[in-house]
This record gives sequence, structure tokens and C-alpha cells, in this order.
Amino acid sequence: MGLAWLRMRVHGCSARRQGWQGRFAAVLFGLAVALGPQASTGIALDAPATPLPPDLNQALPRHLAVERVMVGDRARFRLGFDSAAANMGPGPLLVHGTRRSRLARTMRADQLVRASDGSLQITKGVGGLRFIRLHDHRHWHFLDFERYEIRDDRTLELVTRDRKTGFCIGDRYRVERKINVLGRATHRVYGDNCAPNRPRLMGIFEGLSPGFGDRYKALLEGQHIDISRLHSGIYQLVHRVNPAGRLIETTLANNSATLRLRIVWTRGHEERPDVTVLGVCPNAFGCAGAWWPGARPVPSDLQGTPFGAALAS
Ligand SMILES: [Ca+2]
Repeated sequence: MGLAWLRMRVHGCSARRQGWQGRFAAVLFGLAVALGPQASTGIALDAPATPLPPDLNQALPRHLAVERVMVGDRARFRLGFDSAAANMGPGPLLVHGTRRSRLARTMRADQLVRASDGSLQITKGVGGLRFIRLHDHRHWHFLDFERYEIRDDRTLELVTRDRKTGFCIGDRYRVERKINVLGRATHRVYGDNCAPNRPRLMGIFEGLSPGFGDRYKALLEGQHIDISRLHSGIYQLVHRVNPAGRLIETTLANNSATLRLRIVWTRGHEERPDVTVLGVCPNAFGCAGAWWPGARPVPSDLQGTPFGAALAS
């Protein structure tokens, strides 16, 4: 099953699928470029093909801020944060969403993993995609790409989590060149903003190239956790990519990153709480007892200290 097989599928589509056909062809072109000489010259026919899956790596939460919003006559408090996940693996993350009828709100997502001989292996049902209508954007979200959670400091039991509606995956920043990425792409391949204003699509591709990452800004849609009901205490803020483990990767060991936080309602639950980062734990699911000597308060708005910059290393 190789590129030729996929080209056959493209050519076999009906005329009304021209939109995503074009994107499909672009994705295939990108894959062919990414494969480089292997794609054009091939490799020894008797050599077993080696799968080249992605390796998603969750970055630490950054640019934390506590926002006060009014819901009716009640004040609510949201802990906002930037999130980011990069592909450090030898191959791209590529998901293909399809549906048989427009009555189906959710497309089934299949994952395509390329191999060293240029073929593509398909794993069906790794997730879903849904067209999301929000006040500032309307496009197709891959569901359950990342998850944000606040967990108990000692037991790591889930306390509360985000309510984000999914993610428009794309190549939005380059991983620093000093970091080794096996299959680093030379150029951006995925980034058409997930078919904005096209709810009637029957199929769509979203992906993340090796050496590229995708980030989401604090307090944009779903980039927060409501902490209004939490008691004063110490918690763990955990960001996880591929939280259900359904996407094929080289490893899941680097899919979580954690900050240890102290939340104190000094002025009662009607006023903004004091939030302090106590511990910084990259590539870790929880970090009970961690203590960061640079502990500092989380600013009350996005103009405050961008302490995430200090966490970049
Ligand atoms: Ca991973």
C-alpha cells in the first residue's frame, strides 16, 4: 500500500470533493518532499520497511494568568495558560477524517504513518474531528489532541479539567534547531487552518511535521481551567498530548508536562486567588514534592511576567 494506492483514492473521488482532494494532493506532495531521495529512487526491495511514526512531546504550560469573569451575577476565576506540543519523531503526524453522511457531526479520524519505503500504513479510528462554531473562528477540530488537568498534589487523582472543544492541528512553530529531531522537515506542510467556514466537507487532513510544533494561547477558547471551586492548597497542573494514547507514536513517555501550583484564596472566593508556581517538571506526569527555587506568583493578566520564557530550556 503506497503513494500510488493513495493517488488512486484521490482520483476516484467525486467532483464535489475537489476541495479536500486538492489538500490531499498537497499533503501527498509534502510527504513525497519529506521522503526526499527515498521517494524517488526507492530502497532495496528486499529491505523490510521501517515505520516512521511521529513522537509527540508535550511542552510545559506557559504564560499562566488568572482571569476573573462574570457568569450571571457570580464571579468565576479561570487559570489560563499557553499549551504546546511538538513532533520530535522520525515521521509526520497525519490524521485523515472522513464521514459517510453530513448527518454525522463527527468524522472518524484514521492515522497514516509513513514507512521507510514510502508506503503509508493506516490505523483506523484513532479519534474524531468535528466542525466547531465559535465567535472568533469556525473550522474542523481534532478532538482530544491535548488535555489540561488539575490533579491532587499527593495522589494525582483528577480534581478538574478543561472544557476545550478540540484542536486545529498544524505546523505553527519550528522546534529549535539545536534540538535533535530525527526526521526534521525542511518546510511547513500542514497549516491551512483546518478548512475554515467549510462545515459540509466529507473529508479533511490535519497533521504535524517532524520538527514543528503547535501552540495555543492562554485564555483563548478552552485554554483555561475553571478553578473557582478549588480549596486553597497545592495542586498539579498537568498538560498531556495524545491523552488516550490512540495516536501511534514512538513513545508515550514524553507526553506529559507538569507544574506544581499553590492556590490561596487570600481575599475570599469573590476575589482573585493568589497562584504561585512551586515546581516545574518537564516530561513528567505529576511531580509531587517538586520545588522550584524560582517560585513566583502567577500574574493577574497576560501583561504580567511571562515566566514561561524562563522555562523554555
Ligand atoms: Ca510521545
